[in-house]
Amino acid sequence: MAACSDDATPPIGPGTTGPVATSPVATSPVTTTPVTTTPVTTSPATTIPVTTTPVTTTPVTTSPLPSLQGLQLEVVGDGYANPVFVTSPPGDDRLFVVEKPGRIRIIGVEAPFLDVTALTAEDHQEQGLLGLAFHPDYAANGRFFVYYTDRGGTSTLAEYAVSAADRDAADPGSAEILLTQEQPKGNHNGGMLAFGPDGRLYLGLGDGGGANDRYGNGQRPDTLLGAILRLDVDAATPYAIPPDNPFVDGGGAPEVWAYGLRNPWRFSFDGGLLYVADVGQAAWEEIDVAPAASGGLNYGWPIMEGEACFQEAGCDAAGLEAPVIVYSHDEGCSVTGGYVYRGAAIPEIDGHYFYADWCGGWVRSIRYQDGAITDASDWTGDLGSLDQIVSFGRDAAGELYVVVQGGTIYRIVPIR
Ligand SMILES: [Ca+2]
Repeated sequence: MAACSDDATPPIGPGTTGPVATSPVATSPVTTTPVTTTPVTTSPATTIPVTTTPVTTTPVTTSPLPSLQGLQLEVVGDGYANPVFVTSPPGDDRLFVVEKPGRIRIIGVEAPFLDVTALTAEDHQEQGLLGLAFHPDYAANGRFFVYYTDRGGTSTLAEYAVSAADRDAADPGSAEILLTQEQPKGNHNGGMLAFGPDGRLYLGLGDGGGANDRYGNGQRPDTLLGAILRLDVDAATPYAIPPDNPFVDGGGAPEVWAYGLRNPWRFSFDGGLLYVADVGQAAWEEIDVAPAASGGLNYGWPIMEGEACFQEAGCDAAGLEAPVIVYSHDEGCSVTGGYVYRGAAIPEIDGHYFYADWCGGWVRSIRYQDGAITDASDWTGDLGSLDQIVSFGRDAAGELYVVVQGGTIYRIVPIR
């Protein structure tokens, strides 16, 4: 997704057909196969007979789950147009897919939840609708936030509300633009939007694009570019600056929470930690883990790329936040940050942070505890090699999803 040059060829997605709700693969012999409710546009709508497998009673054992044999991917949706994210509102069992051309779709629902294709453009493959976050109190207030590049390429953070009449549709008339930031080039737009454990809204923005941080934004906390922003969307309209943001008293833009980032395409929170996957230029990809409550951290770009001096040899790394994972472009080209697994289906991987690479095709995980990495795993043997893993997603129950830009949404499920 967050490719390194301005010349990258836009990926070709299916784009022309509507999303298809795909029946999950039954992993238990007592499960009744769910019936697809959304008609498939390319074939006659048919009713699939429900075949019920006789229930067999299994003896009660002391272990609640059979032993884990491995992980696999279960298709939960297919045929999406350049999907770049999937998420759920808190406590909600629906899955919302973000399509880069400008639509948000609920898996299993025919009509789009929101369509902002008229507001955005994809002149560059890194442009479009890139982020979505539901307010922590979405069930009560129906507020959600989107991040897109507008038709002029300008980064735009906007708020919408769900329709009063239809929970599966947004109210396009509710749109309110909270923040805009001009982008000198089409790439490095960041794109992650997420609420932290503190209830603040975080937005990642890239360094403005081009290459080599040519506009000099990485080490400038007084610009919103090359940074993660932190906003209070409850205390004021359009937003308030949290009083504990690091630059409220000067030294930087008041919205800036962290800086020194090249293109923080995806980041996530887990408990008191913030995991940031910052896309590298030509040599190194990196993942940073820092206390979520630590404001003003400098992640080093472009002084460093990963653990390597970038602008000049023998650089001074003092004061820079060092990555906890780096890998070279021998293994990939653009890191796709994911999530720490906290779901119920696979307790064996509780606490494992999953990540991938857009061209490497692999999914890996680590556990990060007390500053150390344990349990580093490569899941290619289980999950196979996938084209263009553009994002992960997490549902309200904490289960993890893999988004492939060609159009497929997968859930990570156990083999038992
Ligand atoms: Ca860095």
